[in-house]
Amino acid sequence: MPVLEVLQFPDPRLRRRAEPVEKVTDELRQLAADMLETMYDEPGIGLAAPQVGVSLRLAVVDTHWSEEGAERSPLVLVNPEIVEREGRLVWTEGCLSVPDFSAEVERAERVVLRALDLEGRELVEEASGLRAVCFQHELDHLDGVLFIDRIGRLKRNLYVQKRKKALREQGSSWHAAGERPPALPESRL
Ligand code: K1U
Ligand code: ZN
Repeated sequence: MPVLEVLQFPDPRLRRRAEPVEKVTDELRQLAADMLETMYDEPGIGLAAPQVGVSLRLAVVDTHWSEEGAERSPLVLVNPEIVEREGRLVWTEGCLSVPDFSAEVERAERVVLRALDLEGRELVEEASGLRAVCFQHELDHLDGVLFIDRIGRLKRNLYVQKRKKALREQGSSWHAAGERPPALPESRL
């Protein structure tokens, strides 16, 4: 199973709203398997299809596998939606698409998520703490939102300048389209 390339900020493909999955096919199952392989390889605790250049509402999550003695427990989410949110918490997040940066983000403390699995069956997951944060982070990717869009403007601008400098030093180009976050829906601010 191939490990996929993870797109990095400011790639404009990270800023698109992903399309719903119409049908669970073998091709989609293969993509989910490749995304899991990529997530474990990076390593990460989640990965959304837009991060590997596929504009579909598909994400994979395994929030426990890196703990000592824990087994892999992968979860594949097709067309996930958060149907309940409760409480607030602040978590220090990182992102496989936002290199060399982490910051505190305010999120709902507990969520209920509804999605389809790879058999096309409905899945309902209740989560709190890190798992709830991870669900919210991955669903943001499906809407073209990055965690740096949810931090203070000063911190965000400092990161953008640092990233621009790093890309200049690497000889890579800067995509202005990736710098502008999409508007956050009012209920999700
Ligand atoms: O979507 C992504 O970019 C993956 C991201 C998910 C995430 C991290 C932290 C809070 C919310 C969501 C990551 O997995 S970053 C790497 C990471 O957190 C980690 C990696 C190895 C072991 C434990 C955590
Ligand atoms: Zn991310």
